Amino acid sequence: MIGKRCLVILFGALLAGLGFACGAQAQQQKTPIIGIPHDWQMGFAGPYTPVMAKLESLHDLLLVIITLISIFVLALLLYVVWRFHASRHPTPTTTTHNTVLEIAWTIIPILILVVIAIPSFRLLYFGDKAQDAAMTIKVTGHQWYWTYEYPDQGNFAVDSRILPEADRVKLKPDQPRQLAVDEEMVIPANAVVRIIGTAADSMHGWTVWGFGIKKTVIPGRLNEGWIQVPKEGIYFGQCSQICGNAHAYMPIAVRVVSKDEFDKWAAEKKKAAGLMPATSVASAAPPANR
Ligand SMILES: [Cu+2]
Repeated sequence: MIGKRCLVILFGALLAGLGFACGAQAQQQKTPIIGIPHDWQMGFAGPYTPVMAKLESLHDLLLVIITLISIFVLALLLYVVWRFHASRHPTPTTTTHNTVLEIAWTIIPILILVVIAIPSFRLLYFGDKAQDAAMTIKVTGHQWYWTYEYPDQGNFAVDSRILPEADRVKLKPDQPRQLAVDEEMVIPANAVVRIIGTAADSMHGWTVWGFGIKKTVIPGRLNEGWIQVPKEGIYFGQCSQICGNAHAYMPIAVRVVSKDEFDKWAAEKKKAAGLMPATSVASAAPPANR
């Protein structure tokens, strides 16, 4: 009887342990991935977006092409050094032209450039404009912080500043020093987000590693790009355009969350900004002058 009870208790403890382990795992899965460079990293960060995936494959193609060209040129040089050495070739040749050779060394490089240009232009146009964007975020670069406006989410804005150095002891594990900010850009996972960028003072560069986006933002102009990040997590970037003495201290942090979490966050920001929900704005609007 006692043995049976012991067995039941043991089984219960085992189940509880399993449940705890699963809970811990679920908790662990919720921990955001941090898109930051790591020690001994060899390749690019990511790819975290479709543009970056295509950018990486273009890079790989170019790496193959330039490696083959470099090996070919090196082999030619070594052959010339060996073949036309004074000991093997005492009387220099008087040849000045070779039509076949000249056509070949004009046509082949043109073909190589065309092979490079086709995927390059395709990628340029792919990353240029968002197709069927779910939302738009306007990025404004300031000396030395970023403002993110959400015009189609109630038109609220957040200012994103680096967390001060003095506070680094308080930084959480997902807040790397010199990269963590007080207000991240928050976007829903999988959504196509159109980024339009401008600057308020000098030029800045909105660049996030692994996103394949590097938008130079210029006062008086709007530059467009887009991102679509399937994986939830926090991703980091930095200003990539020298913009003054705190250029190194205006990092970029993008938090990718579920749609529900994003809606909750947007509602909070709207409330904090004193903005009414879209429906009451429409009903409360004064009649238009006719
Ligand atoms: Cu800068």
